[in-house]
Amino acid sequence: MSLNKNIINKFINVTSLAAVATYKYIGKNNKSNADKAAVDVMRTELNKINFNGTIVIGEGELDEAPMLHIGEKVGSGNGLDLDIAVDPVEGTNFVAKNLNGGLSVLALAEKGNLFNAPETYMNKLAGRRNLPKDCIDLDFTIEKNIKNIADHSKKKISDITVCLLDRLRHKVLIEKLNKLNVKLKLLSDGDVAGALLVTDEKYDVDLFLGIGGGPEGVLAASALDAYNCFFQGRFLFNTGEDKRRAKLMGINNLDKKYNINEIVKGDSMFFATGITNSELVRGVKFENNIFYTETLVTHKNSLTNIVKKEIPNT
Ligand code: VTB
Repeated sequence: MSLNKNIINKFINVTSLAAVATYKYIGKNNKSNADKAAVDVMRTELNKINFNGTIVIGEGELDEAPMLHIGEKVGSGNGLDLDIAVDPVEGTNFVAKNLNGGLSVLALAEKGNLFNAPETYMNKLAGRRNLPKDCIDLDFTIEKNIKNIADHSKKKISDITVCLLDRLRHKVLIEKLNKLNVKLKLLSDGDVAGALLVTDEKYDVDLFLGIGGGPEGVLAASALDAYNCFFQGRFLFNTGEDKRRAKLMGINNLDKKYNINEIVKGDSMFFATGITNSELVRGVKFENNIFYTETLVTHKNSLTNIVKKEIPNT
């Protein structure tokens, strides 16, 4: 079944207004104020929409997040049953420090169709549209993945760009990539946006990979699915507590590699409004008492689009 595209405008409002609420905290060096402003508005706006929603990815569990916690019901309670994944401020560092890359993000699918990701890391692999089967795989060596991408795209390995978070945990991986002589694009944060750079040649990223947040992996997967891009993820459970929570969430095989259609089933929608500027969308602008926003919207069954909005300051 597909989602009715008439609901798109309502959800664009949610991330746009969350981004606008965060505007006054840009560059104020306070990540939690920025996050709280976005969370409050997202929740208020979600509750204005006529649907029966459940947060499957949010700000954590009830004990650690008073609002938009996993399992929380949102919406009017009537109408479509939807699962909602949110990252009210993806890249709180970017917003607090007034750097490019801050986004307000939401994904939705029909109930049961969005993976209920635990708050743990995920090893990810994302590639361009319509890659042939077995071109890349999380279980291949990095050398094999790069060679296959180079062969497929008819490029020299030295012209292949690989994007990943700049983290100590990637030291060995980065050394291997340096040895292969690929071009790196190292992100200080923000791997939802990083993964989405494979969606269009204009971003010049051939492959996105490495370890980032699991919930962010599910959000990225919903957009990548709409573009017909490749995505695989494998959760990493480092502590006993992580493993216990995973079991509680119904994950029995802790080493399972998830393909994109096991993470996002059927139709889905994804919304990412710029808080600060980025390669994907412009950040919030405020002029003559009007907020201008840009939202990247993907709907698997209808469109991918940048939607601009003007929101008067009230
Ligand atoms: C990851 C990444 C996010 O924060 O969760 C990262 O997926 C935190 O990772 O996109 P570390 O624990 O290594 O700092 C982001 O970069 C931004 O929320």
